[in-house]
Amino acid sequence: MMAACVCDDDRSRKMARGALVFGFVAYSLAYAMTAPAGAEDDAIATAPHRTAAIVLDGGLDEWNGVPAVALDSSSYLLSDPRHYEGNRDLGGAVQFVWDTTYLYAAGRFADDRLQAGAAWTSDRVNLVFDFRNDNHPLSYEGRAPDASNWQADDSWVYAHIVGDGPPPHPVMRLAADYHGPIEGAALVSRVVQGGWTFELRVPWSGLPEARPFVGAVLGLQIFVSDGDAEGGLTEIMWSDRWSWSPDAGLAWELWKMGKLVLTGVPAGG
Ligand SMILES: [Ca+2]
Ligand SMILES: [Ca+2]
Ligand SMILES: [Ca+2]
Repeated sequence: MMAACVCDDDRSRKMARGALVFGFVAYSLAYAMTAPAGAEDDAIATAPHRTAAIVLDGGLDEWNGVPAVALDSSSYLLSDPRHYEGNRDLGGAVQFVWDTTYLYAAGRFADDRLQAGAAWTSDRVNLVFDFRNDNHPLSYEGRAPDASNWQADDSWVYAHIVGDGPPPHPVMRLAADYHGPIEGAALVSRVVQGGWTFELRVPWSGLPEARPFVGAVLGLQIFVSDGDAEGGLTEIMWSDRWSWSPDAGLAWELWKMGKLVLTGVPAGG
């Protein structure tokens, strides 16, 4: 009996040691997977939960205290840097909140020349989503897949700051099987001293495979296009560095994204 008891104790100690080792390995792996390997891996934006209404008017009072993602002269200049003259040319920040019906975004940017209209050379905000957060280079045949080869959960959502016609302006979505306005989505902007603001909302129902819940992690890339009527478009990109060349334009490297985390933290009531 004694021997059996010693055996049991040994087995217990071994199991305890095994659990400790397993715990340490699991912790190490988890840390290795989440530890920053470089600034580009740190691109995580948060969207607090909002219960009070957002008034879509370009006024940003509701956005006080909401975390902001900076896009300015310290960010990656996606396109021809010869046309960029620093933060007064284009520099600012974008914020996000969400509720069960809408994803909202807002921004305030310095911009020395507002280029209105819905042309590709007009001022524009761009949000590229990987809603399942599952993109990987192996998912695609080409290095930069054209939209027809995108996954069903990948969407480019964009809107011109001052589009054609009166506000609210449409918010567009380009995906593998769709390019057009998002029903129920809208952007309203304001021209302010030295720049502009915008607020936009997009109903989750207009975003295929998007699932809003506390803790959801979406792949997200942000870039802002600055039309200045100076012969070129300057674009500032948030996370990672998608290739760009004057001839080929933008390479849609959809696996190089930051993350947008939907949190349960209340934002402004
Ligand atoms: Ca507002
Ligand atoms: Ca501009
Ligand atoms: Ca995807």
